[in-house]
Amino acid sequence: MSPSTLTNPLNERLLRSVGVAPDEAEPADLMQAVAQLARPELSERWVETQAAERTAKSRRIYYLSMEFLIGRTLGNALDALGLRSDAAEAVMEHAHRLEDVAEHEADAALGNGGLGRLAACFLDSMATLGLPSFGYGIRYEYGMFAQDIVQGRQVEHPDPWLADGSPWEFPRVGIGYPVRFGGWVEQHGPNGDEVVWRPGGEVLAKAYDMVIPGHGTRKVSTLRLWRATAPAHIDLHAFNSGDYARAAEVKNEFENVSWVLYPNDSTPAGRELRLRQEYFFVSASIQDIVTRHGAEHGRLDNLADKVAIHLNDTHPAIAIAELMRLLVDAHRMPWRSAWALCRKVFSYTNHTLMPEALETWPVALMQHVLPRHLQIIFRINHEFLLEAAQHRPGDAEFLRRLSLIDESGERRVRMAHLSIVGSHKVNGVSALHSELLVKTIFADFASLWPERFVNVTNGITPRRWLAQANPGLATLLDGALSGNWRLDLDRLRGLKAHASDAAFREAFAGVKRGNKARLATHIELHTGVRLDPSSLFDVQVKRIHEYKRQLLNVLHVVTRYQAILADPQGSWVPRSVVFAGKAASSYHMAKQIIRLIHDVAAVINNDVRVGGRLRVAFVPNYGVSVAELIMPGADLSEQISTAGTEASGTGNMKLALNGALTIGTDD
Ligand code: 26W
Repeated sequence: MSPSTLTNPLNERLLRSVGVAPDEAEPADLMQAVAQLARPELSERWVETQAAERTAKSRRIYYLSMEFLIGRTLGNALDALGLRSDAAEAVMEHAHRLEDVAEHEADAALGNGGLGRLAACFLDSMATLGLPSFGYGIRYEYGMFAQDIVQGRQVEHPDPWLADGSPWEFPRVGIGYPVRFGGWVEQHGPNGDEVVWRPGGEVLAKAYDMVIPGHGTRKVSTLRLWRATAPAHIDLHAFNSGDYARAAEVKNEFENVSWVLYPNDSTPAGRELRLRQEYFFVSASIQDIVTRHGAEHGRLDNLADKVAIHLNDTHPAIAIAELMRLLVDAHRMPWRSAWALCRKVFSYTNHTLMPEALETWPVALMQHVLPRHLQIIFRINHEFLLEAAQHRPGDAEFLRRLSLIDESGERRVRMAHLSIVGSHKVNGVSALHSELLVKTIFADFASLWPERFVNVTNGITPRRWLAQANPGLATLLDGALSGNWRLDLDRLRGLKAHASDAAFREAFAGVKRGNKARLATHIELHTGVRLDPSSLFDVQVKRIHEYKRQLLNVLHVVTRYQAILADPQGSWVPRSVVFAGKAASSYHMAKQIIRLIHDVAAVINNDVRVGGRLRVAFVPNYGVSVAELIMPGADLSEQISTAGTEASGTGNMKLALNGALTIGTDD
């Protein structure tokens, strides 16, 4: 076999970057070396893209999210660079398969579930479309916890994804911003309207960029993640006086802001650290955006023409107050001008109707952590309520419901209200969800500003979720379709012409069978449960929530089990029921449901009377990479959430795209 074009470059990377002799390279070394082949290419494209956008003074979209579920980058980077097959050949010369080598990359799991993965899919899409775009988030030292199952119960472990460094991040040593907290606010000047914030503490936000390759283009986007570091003046006095604990305590106090992703994905924690995390990355991002704009334009009054900032849920909503603070306090812009700009700059996606997931913060806590921002929020609210009062004179209830401050009981700041008032566009994530938004929780706002509420149905990237996850099907589609479905998914319509083609169907079934065998191997390796690839793979994979109704599914499994025992000779289609998903660490009922699934599986899988008619498996540690393995191997996609509760779902799209049939509720 002729050596691959990458044979020598790979060996050179092993020798000169990874530091191992080529003929002693282990899979982990090969992963690093292949990454070091892709990185320079991406870096060059990144520099090219940024230079072109700077020269063009492009309008940019900034996507602010507390969560980015990126997963692994190696396969995506190779695909974008068109290097996959050459890399596979070069790795094969070391007697390893590229997909095995790729498994040595830790998932970048900086998110809980759908909201975080959607952010990653959007970045892929914006890069591929060539939209000048930045993602802004937090470089959590520890991402989504790793799930272990011990005696049928979830056990959480920290996720040390950075332990061996990431080959995909570019530290931006020159880019850092002070982020201040606490303290108090002073009124100065003749009529006391010159405001000075006296902060009580400060951390330094340092930028680390992850490259987001575009597909079918040389464009590369940026995911800029912020890391909290202690300002230079760490408490050396304590250290020098031998009080190392105190010195370490000071350092930890500053740096724990970017340590751990918040594990709950259903209700805001309401804890101070979460608020500090939100403000930390928002302040660094807004400062970065305003600095970039100033450098390119030398003025701020055209900010809205060149900057669009999107809020992924309300977690970054404090950005509205932070932009106002920067414009009014730091750049001395008149309030009205700043507010006019602000509204044009921001847009906001709502991801859930559930009241308990709508973020609110105690006024007292906001006063303690962000006194100046609270003042700004009060002023925004005052002016907003004056405007709203014109709309329905005398209707005090209307104003009470609209207010940014919930006055009932403990006073709390309603972050969704701040997001709506501070944005020019608010979207839901499916037609049904967007309709329910304006009919229920945002009805009052929709009566004020009907044109502000729109729908933008969620999407997924076919690059990761089909081309990379399901190479067999990708090849089949390449042969059957004209055009490039990777960049224009509507090309899938061309499959209609093959629907009655026996050969095509046989090929399709063959790909599915291969994917199921691959999945069954993974399941047996990780759970000991052996599934028959020719049985029907009935799959429900998603975070464990009562509204997603894994409980209903497992009770249905029990029903089927009993029916089989009652009629063993019946014409049963052998079925393997596959579950996967993490429970939020504090969500007791979700953890009980995981335990019940394992108990039901133990009974059924060990009951000889069932024969091969029914099996149950729970795949541990569901995340992006495990999902890439499950989606292609599914026959049936269970989407049975209580109607009106699943805002959109995106796993449903990944399963359908890989040829699974969907069974589900009106959601
Ligand atoms: C801890 C604070 C918090 C609160 C809510 C974190 C995350 C959330 C999100 C609402 C959880 C989430 O991921 N929602 C899912 O978002 C997906 C992308 O829009 C939708 O497809 C899912 O239907 C929605 O449940």
